[in-house]
Amino acid sequence: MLLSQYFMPTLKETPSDAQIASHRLMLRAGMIYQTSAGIYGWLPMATRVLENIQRIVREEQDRAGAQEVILPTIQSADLWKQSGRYDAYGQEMLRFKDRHEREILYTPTAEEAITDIAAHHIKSYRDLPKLLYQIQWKFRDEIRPRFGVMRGREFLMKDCYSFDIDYEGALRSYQLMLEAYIKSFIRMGLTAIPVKADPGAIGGNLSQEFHVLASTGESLIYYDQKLDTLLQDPKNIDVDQLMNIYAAEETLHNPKECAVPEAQLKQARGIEVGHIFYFGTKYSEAFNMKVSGPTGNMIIPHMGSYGIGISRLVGAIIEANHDDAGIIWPEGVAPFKVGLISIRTDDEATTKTCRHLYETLQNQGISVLYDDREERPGAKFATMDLMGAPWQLRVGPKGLEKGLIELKNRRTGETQELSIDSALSYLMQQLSH
Ligand code: P5A
Repeated sequence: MLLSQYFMPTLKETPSDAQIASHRLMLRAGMIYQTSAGIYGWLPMATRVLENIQRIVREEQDRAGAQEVILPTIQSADLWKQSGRYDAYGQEMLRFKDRHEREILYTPTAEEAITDIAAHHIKSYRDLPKLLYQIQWKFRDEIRPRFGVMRGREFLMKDCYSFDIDYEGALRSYQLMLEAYIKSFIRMGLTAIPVKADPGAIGGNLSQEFHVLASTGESLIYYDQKLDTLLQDPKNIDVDQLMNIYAAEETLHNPKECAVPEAQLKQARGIEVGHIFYFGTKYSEAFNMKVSGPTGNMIIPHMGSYGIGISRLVGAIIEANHDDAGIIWPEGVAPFKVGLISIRTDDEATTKTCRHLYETLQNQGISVLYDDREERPGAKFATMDLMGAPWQLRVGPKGLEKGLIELKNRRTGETQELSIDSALSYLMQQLSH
């Protein structure tokens, strides 16, 4: 992508109404535009990040055996009356009427919609287990939408629902999701601690939230510091071990019952990016879902639901990955892997080298944002640091006289002077995984 043509309306001034770094940086880097309180338009760079997050989540949901569906955003009140949540949900639910005066609503979550479908079509224990998920916009009329996309009213969620014949099966599905979540978050460059949580409006008795550590997080969490190391390697996730390590949200933390020695107990603030629930037969019963068992007996399936805040993650990732100059995208979600800067657009050798680098990297499937604008170098460096590509290539006449270009690692700030070919092969090797 050529920056001269890219729609990235950066701001010079720091927006004064944004309270946390991720919100400020998303506005400054021209990623989002607020149309009403808690409702945003997603501009090209933010859209690329959302796509990258979704790709990782889809791959890990599919790997866990979940199948993707798309459920309606507009749902009838009748569906929600069947579970009793039409009245229980309160003012967070956006309700309206169609032209026939029928009560409808914008989906805040989809336990009802999926259970209704499952109840109609799943009739035998042989059809279970089933894990069904979607990535769909939700609406919750939050009293205090704030921190930009972190707590929006309209937001993108991945929601998955599991159906099993009994508790043991449901626990297996729950653990499959737990594992998929931890792998997904590691691939996004995040450490997300699974903590015991309050099931709240969804109901049920087994529930964990995933918290990305950040000083601006809204919740206080307590956890065994062993988790810091156990959550690093996506290939070695021991779910049984993870289920038994202490981690709890503030309201559920009881110092008297917590067996973790004080020196090993960490206290930190976290941003909730995911939440998983086992809630037994609450919804299957409400929708009269029954499957025939092996001896002709009738079974009410056990269910769970599993959410990831896809749009919130964009903010959470920035909150955990930035410095004074701007965003530092982890490679897995970066909108562009490489930022290419032409230091002198009026120099023929510079332009020729930039085009060569741009085309070669793109042919290798590596996304590049090429700053080909006629701007002073200082402004270009600042823009590239702000938008946060993990790698920067800087090309100018002085270096080229010696056959060299500069490669900068955005996270460490380290720069090295390399020949064009070694810079290319170095990047391809770094970005090949
Ligand atoms: C689980 C999937 C549920 O809704 N039903 C389907 C269950 N859980 S939840 O905890 O209420 O939401 C799941 C995740 O969605 C994100 N989230 C939000 N993101 C941005 N703005 C909001 N207002 C918002 N509300 C919830 C969170 O990441 C949460 O973990």
